[in-house]
Amino acid sequence: MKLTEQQIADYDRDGYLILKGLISPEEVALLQRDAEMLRTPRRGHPDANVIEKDGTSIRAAWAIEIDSAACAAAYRIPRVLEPVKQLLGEGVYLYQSRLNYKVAGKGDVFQWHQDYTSWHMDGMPHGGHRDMLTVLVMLDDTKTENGPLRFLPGSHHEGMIDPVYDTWTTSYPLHIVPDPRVESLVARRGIVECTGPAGTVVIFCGNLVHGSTENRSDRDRRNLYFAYSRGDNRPVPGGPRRKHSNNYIMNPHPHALEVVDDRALLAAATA
Ligand SMILES: O=C(O)CCC(=O)C(=O)O
Repeated sequence: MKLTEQQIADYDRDGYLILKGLISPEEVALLQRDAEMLRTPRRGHPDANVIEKDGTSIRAAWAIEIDSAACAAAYRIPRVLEPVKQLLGEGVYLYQSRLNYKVAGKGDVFQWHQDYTSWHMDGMPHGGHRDMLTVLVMLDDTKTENGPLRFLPGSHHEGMIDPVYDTWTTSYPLHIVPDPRVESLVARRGIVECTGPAGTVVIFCGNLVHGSTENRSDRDRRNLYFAYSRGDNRPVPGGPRRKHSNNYIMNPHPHALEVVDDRALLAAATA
C-alpha cells in the first residue's frame, strides 16, 4: 500500500496520519490473542513487562515481536511497512516496540511528552518527522471514554522541547513537556483524539507531543506501537544512554527491514 501525495503532505503538516480499517478483524483477533499471552508468564520474556502503580495491572509490554509471531509479522506487512518506507526511506529499521494495555478502570495516564526526548537521551542523533516515527495499531474499539492517545497536531514543528523529568505521576518515570508549554500549544493547536475501531492504524512522528488520560471505562484500550528509524540514524557510539530499568527498550538487532507477505499476519494463526 502506498500513501498518496495528499496523505504525505498531511503527515508533514500535522505530524500524524490516521488510516482506518488497515488491519482486518481476523488479524486483530490474532494480535489480541497474543496480547493476552504476552501479559502472562507464558511470555518468553516476562521481565520485558511493566506493571501499573497499583502493583497488579499490566501497563506495558516491551519488545513484543520477540515473543509474538503475530506482532513479528504486523510491523513488516506491506500495508504497514511500505508507507513507513515512503516517509523514512528504504533502509528503515525497527527501533523499539511496545504494547500499552490501558486496562479497563485501571489504565493510568501518559503525561504529555515527545518520544524523541527519550530516544535522544539514548543517543539517537535525529528525531525529525522524516527521521523517526511510530506506527500504532488499535487492538480495541477506541473512544473518548477508554483513554485514546491524544495529539497536539503540528507540535512536531516546535522541535525537541526542554523536558521535565516526572518520576511521581505514574509507575513509569517520563520526560514530559512542561505544563505552561502544553497550555500554550493547546491554545494554538488544539487536541486531536485518536479514536476509531480496532484495526485502525495511526502513524505519528517522534517529535509530536502526545499523551492520554486514564481509562475509567469498563473496556480495555490496547495499542501496539512499532517505532522505526531512518537507516542512517543510529545511536551515536559512546554517546549518551539512559539507565534503563527495562532491558528491552531498544531493539538490539536493528537491521534494514524487508516487507513480508501480506498474509503473514494471518499465517501467525498457526504459529
Ligand atoms: O498508550 C498510550 O496511551 C500512550 C503511549 C505513549 O505515549 C508512550 O508509550 O510513549
